[in-house]
Amino acid sequence: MGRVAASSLVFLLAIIVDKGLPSPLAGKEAWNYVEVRDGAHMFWWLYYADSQSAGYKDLPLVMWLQGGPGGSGSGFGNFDEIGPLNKDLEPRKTSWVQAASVLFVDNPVGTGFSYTDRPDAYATNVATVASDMLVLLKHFFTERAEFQGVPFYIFSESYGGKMAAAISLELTKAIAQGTVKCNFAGVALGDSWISPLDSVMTWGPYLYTTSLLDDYGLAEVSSAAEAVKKAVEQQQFVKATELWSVVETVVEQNTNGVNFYNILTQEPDDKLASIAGEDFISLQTRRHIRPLHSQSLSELMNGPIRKKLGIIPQNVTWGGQAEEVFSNMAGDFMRPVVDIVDQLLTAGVNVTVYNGQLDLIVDTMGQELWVKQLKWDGLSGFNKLRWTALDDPTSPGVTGAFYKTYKNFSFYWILKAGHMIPSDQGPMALQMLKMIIQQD
Ligand SMILES: *[C@@H]1O[C@H](CO)[C@@H](O)[C@H](O)[C@H]1NC(C)=O
Ligand SMILES: *[C@@H]1O[C@H](CO)[C@@H](O)[C@H](O)[C@H]1NC(C)=O
Ligand SMILES: CC(=O)N[C@H]1CO[C@H](CO)[C@@H](O)[C@@H]1O
Repeated sequence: MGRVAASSLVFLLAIIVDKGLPSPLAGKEAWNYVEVRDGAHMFWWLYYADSQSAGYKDLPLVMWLQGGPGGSGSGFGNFDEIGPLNKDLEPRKTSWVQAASVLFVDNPVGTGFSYTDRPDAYATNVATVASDMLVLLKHFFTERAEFQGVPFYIFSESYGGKMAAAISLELTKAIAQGTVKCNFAGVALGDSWISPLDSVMTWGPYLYTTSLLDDYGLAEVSSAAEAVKKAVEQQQFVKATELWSVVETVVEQNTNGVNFYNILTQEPDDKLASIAGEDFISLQTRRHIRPLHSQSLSELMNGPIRKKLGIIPQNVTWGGQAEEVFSNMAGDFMRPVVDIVDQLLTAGVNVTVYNGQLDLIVDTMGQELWVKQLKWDGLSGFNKLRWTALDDPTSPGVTGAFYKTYKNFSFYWILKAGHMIPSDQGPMALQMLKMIIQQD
């Protein structure tokens, strides 16, 4: 075969191979694994910023961390929330890639396309989660030195916020010691599990004021929550996680199955149905990991996406180790990290908290409570300020959010959004992103 014919064959093949996945194109994204500990392989996926007004080196880099623990940023965050394509592989109008390069990392190890070779290689606490991520970030910024000077932000959702806080503190130390070279500019904690007890203790009052509990229900939810409080006070954290699961059952029974991620919706019946003999770990992964692993997303990730990526080991399934990730972290789940947020503020890190009005699992009332516990010396100044209303970018004149900034701390109250803010209020979330990373 002549040269010309061969190259046009290659061209033709490229078109055929590309057909299922129209974009993104080569040079606009990258991905790889880093072995962060022996037998612990962490997957990352980077999309370079795609803006008409600036090159990617002139725009910030945002790392996105999903919750669970066990939920996948490369899957859920990417295709359901902020990535360039949605689950139907159509362009997303509110993609964060138009304002920043976006780095999805499947963590803790075992999440998404990340995997462990051995059952003892899972993380069991946020300290390990943070040290694993530091190995990954060190690799990333060494291999891709062009990002060392680019402002780097960590954004997160749910349990991802707890991890983000711990990672931010370790990263700050590593930068000071010169072991990681990057321009860390701030952390944003979205609907984050910073103070689990404050969340659980406010479920009753929040549901009561939104007509989702009657007096009997309020009493039952409050009494179940008190049991969690007792376990946390006695530092019995596995027991606290177990009792947290009980409160959720009491909430479900009294609310006719309110959706923990958005109180204006209901859980599907099949999700509520209890399975005889089911232990609390499998119940909780069913409640909190499965929503991040819908059938359509699993089919996409384990089908065309794994084929496109080309580096996923044959025996690794996207989401295949999610339950183990969660169960290994069960002793950590109910531990608060409010003190870590304090340390970040003391270290001069910019911290943003943002929360969806309709989120139950991490309701805004609970966030307000732990913020008021901060020892940060700016707190009284923050408390004295009034909030500012922000228009919904798609409906001028209609309020989409409120926010307040004082020194290194900001709080965004996002209206008409539940736990997954970018899914519920994409344009508002994008505007908030731009304000936080100063690309407005
Ligand atoms: C995949 O197979 C390799 C080689 O047999 C094994 O060492 C590893 O534990 C397996 N990994 C997973 C996630 O099953
Ligand atoms: C924190 O945010 C302020 C603006 O609110 C900015 O001037 C400052 O540079 C940021 N700090 C860091 C470390 O990026
Ligand atoms: C903008 C601002 O107030 N930044 C502050 C962040 O925190 C450090 C450490 O407390 C202060 O020195 C900065 O002035």
